[in-house]
This record gives sequence, C-alpha cells and structure tokens, in this order.
Amino acid sequence: MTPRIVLVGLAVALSAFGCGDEGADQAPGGGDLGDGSAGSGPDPSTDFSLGVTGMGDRGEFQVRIDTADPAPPRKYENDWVVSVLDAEGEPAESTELFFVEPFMPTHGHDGTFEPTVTAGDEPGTFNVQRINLWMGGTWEVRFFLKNGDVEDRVVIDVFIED
Ligand SMILES: [Cu+2]
Repeated sequence: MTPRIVLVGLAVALSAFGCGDEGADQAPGGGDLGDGSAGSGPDPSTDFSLGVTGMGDRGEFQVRIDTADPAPPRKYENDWVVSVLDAEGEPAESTELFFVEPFMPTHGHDGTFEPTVTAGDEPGTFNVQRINLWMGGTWEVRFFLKNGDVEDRVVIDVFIED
C-alpha cells in the first residue's frame, strides 16, 4: 500500500504547478477563445494603451501611462514612465508613487519581484522599471499613491500575449 499512496501524493503535487502550464486547455479565462483568435492583438477588455489614464479606487489620484518599453507591453520585463495626476487631471507633483505591484488575478500571483520606482525627469512623473509580466494573460498593474494622509490605488489592466 505504501508505494501507491506516495504516487497519489506526487500527482497532487504536480497538479499544483498548473499555473505555469501553457498548454492547459482548462485555464481560467479561457483557452478556447485564445486558440481561435491567435494574432488578433490585445484583448479589448483591457485598459492598456499609451496615454491611458486610470482613476484611483478612492477617486483621489490618477495615473497616466506616458511611455512603455516595449510598446505594447510584452512578456517579462517592461519599463514605463507614468504621470501622477489629481482627481481633476492636473499634475499631482507632491504625491508619491511608493509601490507598484504587477498582479495576475486569475492565478493570484505577483511578478515575483518589485519593480523599481524612481523620480522621472518632469515633476509628477515616475520611472517604473522591471515590471515583470512573466505569463501570457491579463495582468493588473497596481500603483500605490500617497500624499500626506491621503492614499489611493490605481489599477491598469494589461493583456500579455503568450
Ligand atoms: Cu499566472
């Protein structure tokens, strides 16, 4: 009996790696659609384009994507320049972008390491480097902002081709 139990345990352990199995037909969000629309470009349900502006969850701040390298975003590391704006769309020069997190909601994982955030050339802009979108599919890039006691989070959706 003992060897049989060990084998069952191994099968369960292997299935836990399904997130990285690019051949899986049962992937959440859909293998079938992806197979039928290969090469058709970004998923229209995602937000990303140069100049796109996302509003914070609390309506306090916005983030605009000014440049992206590569453009459109591709698998693995991406470098962006973003502008931080107030609720009216004016530059929010004293607002800090203190953390950026790439997150894949269908799988519940992040980009494995934090992007680097540094002040940009213009006031109110930031260089966000090494945004690691390491799987094909839809990612959220989450921007965490703070100005004194006021905090907000802006989410921009990005579709990455396999
Ligand atoms: Cu994933």
